[in-house]
Amino acid sequence: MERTLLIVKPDGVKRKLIGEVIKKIEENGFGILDIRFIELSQKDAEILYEVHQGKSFYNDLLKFITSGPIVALLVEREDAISKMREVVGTTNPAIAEKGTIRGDLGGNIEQNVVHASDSKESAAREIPIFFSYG
Ligand code: 3AN
Repeated sequence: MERTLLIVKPDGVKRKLIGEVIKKIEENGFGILDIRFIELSQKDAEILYEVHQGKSFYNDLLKFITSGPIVALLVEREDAISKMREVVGTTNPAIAEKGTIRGDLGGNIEQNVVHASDSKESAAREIPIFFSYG
């Protein structure tokens, strides 16, 4: 079994999509190990988006992820990291496939409902921001 991190971002919380997101991940065989409803500090947001430092959208990204409460979920299943990326869909909801979270729940390239760890390295960096076990 592998673990990964899924975040319902501030737009998803505001749009009352927490239940829809959880339904999709449960339907796809993920077990929920832990869940937190929190506001992310600036420092933790910088750790979360470390790989995007220097990109044109970096500052907007930090501003957005710290703009309201988020829901962090620690989940597990076989091949959790790659499977979750499939369930989430591609970054831009306008072109995300139907059936995926972003394809079905919409938004735009910045406000795209969820974040999911994209590699083992990202999961190892991101999970401890929210949960005290990996
Ligand atoms: P994903 O969330 O699918 O892993 P990444 O890692 O490429 O996508 O980007 C992280 C976040 O940065 C995205 N969820 C999105 O909110 C934002 N982002 C990515 N590309 C752009 C862009 N071209 N313009 C604005 N925001 C972007």
